[in-house]
Amino acid sequence: MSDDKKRIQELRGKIRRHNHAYYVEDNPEISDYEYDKLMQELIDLEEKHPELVTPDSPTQRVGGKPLDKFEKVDHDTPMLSLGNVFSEEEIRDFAGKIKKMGYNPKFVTEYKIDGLSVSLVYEDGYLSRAATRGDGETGEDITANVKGIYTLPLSIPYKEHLEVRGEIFMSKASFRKLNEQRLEKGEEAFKNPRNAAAGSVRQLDPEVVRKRNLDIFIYFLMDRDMVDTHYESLEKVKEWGFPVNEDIRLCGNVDEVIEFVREATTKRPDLPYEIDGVVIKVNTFDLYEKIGYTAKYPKWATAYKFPAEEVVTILKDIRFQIGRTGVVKPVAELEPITVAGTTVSRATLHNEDYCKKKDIHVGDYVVIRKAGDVIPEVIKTLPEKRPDDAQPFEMIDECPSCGTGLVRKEGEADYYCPNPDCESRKIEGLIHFVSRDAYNIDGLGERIITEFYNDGVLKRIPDIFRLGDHVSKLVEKEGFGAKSIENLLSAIEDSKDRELDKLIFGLGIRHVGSKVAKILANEFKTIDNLMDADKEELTSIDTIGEKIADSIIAYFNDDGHVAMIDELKELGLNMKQKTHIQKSGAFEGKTVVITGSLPSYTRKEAKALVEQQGGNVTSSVSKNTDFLIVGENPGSKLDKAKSLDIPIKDEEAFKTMIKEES
Ligand code: 1X8
Repeated sequence: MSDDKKRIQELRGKIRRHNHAYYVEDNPEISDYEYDKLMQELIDLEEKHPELVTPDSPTQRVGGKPLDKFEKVDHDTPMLSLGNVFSEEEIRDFAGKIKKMGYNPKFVTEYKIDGLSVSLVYEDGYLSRAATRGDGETGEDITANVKGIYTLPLSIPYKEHLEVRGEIFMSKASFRKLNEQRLEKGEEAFKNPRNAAAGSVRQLDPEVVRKRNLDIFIYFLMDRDMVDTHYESLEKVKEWGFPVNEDIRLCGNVDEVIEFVREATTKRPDLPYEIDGVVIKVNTFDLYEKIGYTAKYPKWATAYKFPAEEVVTILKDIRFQIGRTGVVKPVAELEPITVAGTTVSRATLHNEDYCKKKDIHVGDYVVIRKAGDVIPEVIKTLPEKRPDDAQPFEMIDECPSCGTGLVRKEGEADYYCPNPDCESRKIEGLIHFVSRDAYNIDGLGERIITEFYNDGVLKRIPDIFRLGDHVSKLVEKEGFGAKSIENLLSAIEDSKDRELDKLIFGLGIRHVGSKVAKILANEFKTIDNLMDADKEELTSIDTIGEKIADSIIAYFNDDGHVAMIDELKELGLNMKQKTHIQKSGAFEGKTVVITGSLPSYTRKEAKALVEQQGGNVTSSVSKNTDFLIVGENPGSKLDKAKSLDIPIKDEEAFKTMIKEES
């Protein structure tokens, strides 16, 4: 072996040891100066012998070139999120359901780290790809950034294809240090460690990321042939050199799970990183398929979330926000206050009935609740602290954007602006079109769309695909460099290839959420077929009832909409469903009872939606009922369900389950 080769290997060994001492043990053995000297010597030798560079050389962590954008990557297995439970009782329910299926497994309990999930693929023992979760199916390639996480091994002794998943996070200490530096430089502080970690991972310059000092814990081994249980899989990945959290426990029964949760609650403030709950997983891999999945979650794992934080602040004003369908929602403007790690200055007030029932006054002291990413909510007012000049909530009767009289349909809680030309509705419609579950165009956020709309370059959906004609106007905009325009235009160009269901959902047809859009795309295959469909054809599809069918027909009876579709065709958007989408079942194996009338669905439609997703609708509540779906004016079924402790879902919750938005 040449001297250089020997020296290279020696240097790599030394640098790896020093990396470990510095980043893992927090106990540096040499000065930065000495470390930099070793590193520079290695860089020089590798430059002299490029054939000797290996993917796991410490040099591969540094000096990554800034990217233009992140490439999209499809996950081999979807990255599911976890269902949530919020109390010890719900933990018992979770375990109880598994027991009811005839299993009595051990559980592994782990902290739920407040960071962002990542999928890591190793080929031939080397890290080959790191990807964000994205929408669960498709994430973004962040390999260059992840190489700057020093606790993550770039190579492992296992040489087959391997995927592990884990959470990237920033320690409380690194977060404090980063914010101090940012404030010194006059930059805005990050709100919490999770935002800091997520913001860092999304940096295009790997060198910036490296200096942010991110960390990672691995919590899933995806290739499950070599061991039988999750607990063993964690031991295995630890053996291979992956960082695994120390506080994991194999629990023999649900009481031990709850004991772990209580201990976690006590230890939480003293941990060096933020956690927002405890993840509970069935230990035996064999049971994963047997216990199964809902559309969104595994049923063999769940996340216990620590209780949402509640704080008191002043409700300064009430604004009315208009959605794309014209729905008008009252929103509380609050005296800003920190809750659950972020500053909150607005909270939802839902609708008129909610405000009246809670006796909301402008000027009131109100209790705010927020958990994680959930939209903050006003829970109640404190009338004993009400100032004399507080003004009771009053619903408006005209649209604050266009002045059209608002309407409230019988049996519905919301008011609508019926004017399809209302500017606020149009802007919301554009925001919806580019949103993640629709056309998913990066770089077109709410702020940009509103600005473009007001500038007149983006008034209707087809204008998105003509933004290239306005480059000279766009460059004049603040914070919009040539590079970001180029990225935006290329993201728009790429999006033209999206499947038909994304287009159908993006159009924002009332009662056509992403699930219904998928069903329609599967069924009709082209937009022309859908546009030609009559009511009979539409209602012959299981899930599609009168309300949805009427809404689709009304949408395509509008000449403006037809002209818009023609324009989109001309602009080169894909109008076909190329792949058949598997239907997935949020209600797989569930017995469901529906009571009362649902504002957005007829009984037949609701029943079909449940059945379409693997559920069974029965007429009476018993201890075998899994959910009660409750509409307006429910009958005695509600009382019975309450007495039997059966989970109750209102229309909102039902829509979330079927991922349906009207
Ligand atoms: C998310 C998380 C999981 C774990 C810890 N922290 C998280 N944020 C864990 O399993 N220990 S699992 C998970 C997911 O599946 N979405």
